Amino acid sequence: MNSLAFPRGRCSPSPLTRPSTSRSSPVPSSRTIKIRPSSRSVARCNLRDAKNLSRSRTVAMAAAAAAPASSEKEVLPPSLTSSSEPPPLFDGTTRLYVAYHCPYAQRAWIARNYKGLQDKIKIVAIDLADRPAWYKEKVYPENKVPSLEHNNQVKGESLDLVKYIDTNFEGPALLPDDSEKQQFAEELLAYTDAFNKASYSSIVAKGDVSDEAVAALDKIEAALAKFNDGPFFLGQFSLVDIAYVPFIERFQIFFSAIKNYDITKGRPNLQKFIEEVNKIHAYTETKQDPQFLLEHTKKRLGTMLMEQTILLAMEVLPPTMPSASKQPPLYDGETRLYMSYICPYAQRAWIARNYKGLQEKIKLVPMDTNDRPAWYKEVYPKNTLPSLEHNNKIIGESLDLIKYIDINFAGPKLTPDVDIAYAPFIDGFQTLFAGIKNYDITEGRANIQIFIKELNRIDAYMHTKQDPSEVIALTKKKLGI
Ligand SMILES: N[C@@H](CCC(=O)N[C@@H](CS)C(=O)NCC(=O)O)C(=O)O
Repeated sequence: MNSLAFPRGRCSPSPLTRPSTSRSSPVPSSRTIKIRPSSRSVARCNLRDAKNLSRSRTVAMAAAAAAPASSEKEVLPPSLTSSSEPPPLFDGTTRLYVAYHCPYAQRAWIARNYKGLQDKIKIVAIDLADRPAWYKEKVYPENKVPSLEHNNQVKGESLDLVKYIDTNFEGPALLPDDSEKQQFAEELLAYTDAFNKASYSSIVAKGDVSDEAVAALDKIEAALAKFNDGPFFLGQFSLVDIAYVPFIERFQIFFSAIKNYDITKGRPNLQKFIEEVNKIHAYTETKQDPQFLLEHTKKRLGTMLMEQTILLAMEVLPPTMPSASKQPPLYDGETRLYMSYICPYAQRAWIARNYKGLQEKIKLVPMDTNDRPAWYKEVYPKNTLPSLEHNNKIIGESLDLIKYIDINFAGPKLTPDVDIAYAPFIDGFQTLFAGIKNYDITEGRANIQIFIKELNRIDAYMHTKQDPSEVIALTKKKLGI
C-alpha cells in the first residue's frame, strides 16, 4: 500500500483496517456473482430489455475477486433517517456525510481511507430515500452527498472534496509532483462527467451498448496507457483513480448484467486497472454488494422508464390545425414541433421526441396537410413538415431533426438512428401494400417481420401510429384511387 503512495506526504498512512464486525453488505469474495433478477425487476425490464434481462446470469467480477481477504474492517455507522437526531454539529469534529451506495460519496470516502484518516474524519451515513430534514436545513443546503464538515464549514462536490482532503490533511499524497501528470490529471477529471453520461445513457437506452459508450470506454483504455510506470491513470494510484473507480465498478456490473457486455474484453489496461485497484484496501472497504447496486439502479431506471411510459399514455394530443387556425406565438421560448399526424417524415421527429421522453419539452403543433394554415410558410419558408422551433430558430428536414433532437436534448441516445428513419415507412408500406394491393410485405421476409413486431413494442413509436384504415383512406384520396 505504501509503495503506491507518492512520497510528498509527511506521514505514512495509519493502518487502514479497524477491528470490527463486518457491515451488512460485505464485499463479495467469489470470482463470479450469480445475479437472479427478481420477478418485480423482470416486469420492469420488460419495458425495454426483456430479452437481455429475463434470465439469470453471471456477472463476471474480476473486480470483486481481487479484493484481499480481510477479517478486520472499520465499523461503519448505520444510515441516519428522517427520524434520526443530527450529530452535534460544528463541535469541532470533522464529519464526512455519505450514502453508502453513492459513487460520488465513495470518492471522498476512498480519499479519507487512503490517507489513513479514519480517526480524524468521522463517517456519517445518510439514508437518501428517507433523508433527515436537518441535513438540508443545518448541514448542506444542496441536500446531496458527499459533504464534509470541517473547521466550522461544510463543503461539497466530490472532486473538490477529494482535492480538499488531499491538501488539508496528512497522509500519502493523492497527486504526483510531476507537472505533466498533474496536467493529465486535470484533463481526466474534466472528462469524468462525460464518461459517466455516455455510460449511463447507454445503460438506459434500448439495444446494444451505444457507440458513444464504447468510445468512452476506449478513451479510458487509452488514458491508462499514457504512463508506463504503473497500472493506474497516472502510473501510480492517485485522485484520478479515485474519481473513476466508483463508476468503473458500477459500469462493469451494469453493462455485464443489463447489456451482457464485458467492459474489460479487448481492454487489457482496464482489466489490469480493475485487478490492481482491488488490491487497495482503502477502496475495497467502500465497495457495496454488486447485486445491491444492480437492483438499486434497476429500480431507478425502471422508475424512469415507467414515468416515460405513463407520460406517453397520458399525453393528450392537440387537435389538427386547419387553415383557419390562429398561429401559435413564434420565438417565445417554447420549443414546438410543427408536424402532421399522418406525415411519415414528421413521424420520424415525433418518434425521436417521444423516445427521449421530451413530451413536456417539445410541444406538438399538428397541421392539416390538405388545408394547411398560410402562416406556416412564414414560420418555415420551405413550407414542408416537420420543422422544429427551438432557441429562436427553425430547423427542418426530418433526418436532420432526429439528429438535432438527439444531440440537443437529454434522454436516451438515438444514434444510430436508422430505425427511426425507416420505421414510419416500413410500417406504413405494410399497411398500404396490404390495404391497396393485397400484398403482405413480410411474407418470405422474416427479418422485416421481426423488425415490425419489435417496433410495435416500442411505446414511443406506438403512440405515433395512426388508424390503418384512416391511413389507407387518406392515401387513396391523395392518389386519386
Ligand atoms: N456533483 C455532485 C453530485 C452528488 C450527487 O448527486 N449525489 C447524489 C447521491 S449519489 C445525491 O446526493 N442525490 C440527492 C439529490 O439529488 O437529491 C458531486 O460530485 O458530489
